[in-house]
Amino acid sequence: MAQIEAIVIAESVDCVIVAGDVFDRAVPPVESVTLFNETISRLAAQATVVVTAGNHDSAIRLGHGSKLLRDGIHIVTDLADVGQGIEIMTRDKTQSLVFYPLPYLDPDHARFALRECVDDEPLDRSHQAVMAAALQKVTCDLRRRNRPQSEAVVIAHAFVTGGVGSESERDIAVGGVDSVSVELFTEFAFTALGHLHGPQEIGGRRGNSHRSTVAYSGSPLRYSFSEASQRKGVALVDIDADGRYERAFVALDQPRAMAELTGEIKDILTEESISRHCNDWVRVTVTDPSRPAELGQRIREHFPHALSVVHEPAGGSRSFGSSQAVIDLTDPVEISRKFVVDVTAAETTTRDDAVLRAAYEAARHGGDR
Ligand SMILES: [Mn+2]
Repeated sequence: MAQIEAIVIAESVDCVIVAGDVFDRAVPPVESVTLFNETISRLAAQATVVVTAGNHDSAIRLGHGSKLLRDGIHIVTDLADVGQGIEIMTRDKTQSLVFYPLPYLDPDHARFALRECVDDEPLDRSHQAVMAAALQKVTCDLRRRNRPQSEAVVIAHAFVTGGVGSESERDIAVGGVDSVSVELFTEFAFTALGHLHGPQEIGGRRGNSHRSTVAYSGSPLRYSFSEASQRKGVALVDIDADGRYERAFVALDQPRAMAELTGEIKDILTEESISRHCNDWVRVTVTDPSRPAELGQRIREHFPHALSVVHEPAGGSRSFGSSQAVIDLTDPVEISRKFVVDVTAAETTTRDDAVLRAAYEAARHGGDR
């Protein structure tokens, strides 16, 4: 957040856009809410700040207090605000653009909320239909202001066709379709998109622009191992009075590198591998035939920032397979015995069997004692 504030100051940014998601759950932890509030007020000292709710955000929680905020902070979570433009002047007061923040449009809700009249049929149950209706409201507002679409910036939270996802975005498919076509956005000066974590522009050129005017900045941090190789940063967009447009990517330093280590434990715990990755966030997959003793502890001793340690024997031939059903008649002790065989790659001894039997019976009768 401090790096972003420094960029805003260094580049004399007029407007900071956060296109959702702000939080990764409907009820975020207090630390996250505090960080968000502090960051927004620091940024607002430098620039106008426009924030929209994503599909992970609870509109009510994110919007809480937005009416009390001071000028220069716009937190848009309510479908009733769709189509209400916010005119933002440059610092030198020579130029302005009209910003249209659209919160995440859940088709099941927006198809009723965004129809023209309450008596009308609801819109089609699709992202495409509700986004088109929202942009219709944007176009009407521009007409009232007598401004062309090329002087408007749209902020949307959606999966726009052509985007590449990762493991971190929650699926938003409705009726099997999760996307909106880029053609809806191509006439605007710029469309700032949220939802996908990888920075990317989506095809679609406008007029004399040689670059697409529809783009995801991506998330400022990596949220899963599938993002390990993504660049992380912010998009710096410059639009001049003639509608000429430039976009640059400004990288943000990440707290740690990320790595995936796969192999037998002796190959993972080598001096070279440890010295190279001991400060990284790592996902470790150990492939020894049997589960090494104290696996998690041994890995974390050398890789204190390991986020995931799993045992997946190479070949996996001893796995039970998904087709072997556990039925009522299966002896629970036999299931336990097979589990021990699976993770140790050795048959159980008579003593092991006795221990399992005693443990099971103690657990079963535990309630009676
Ligand atoms: Mn999202």
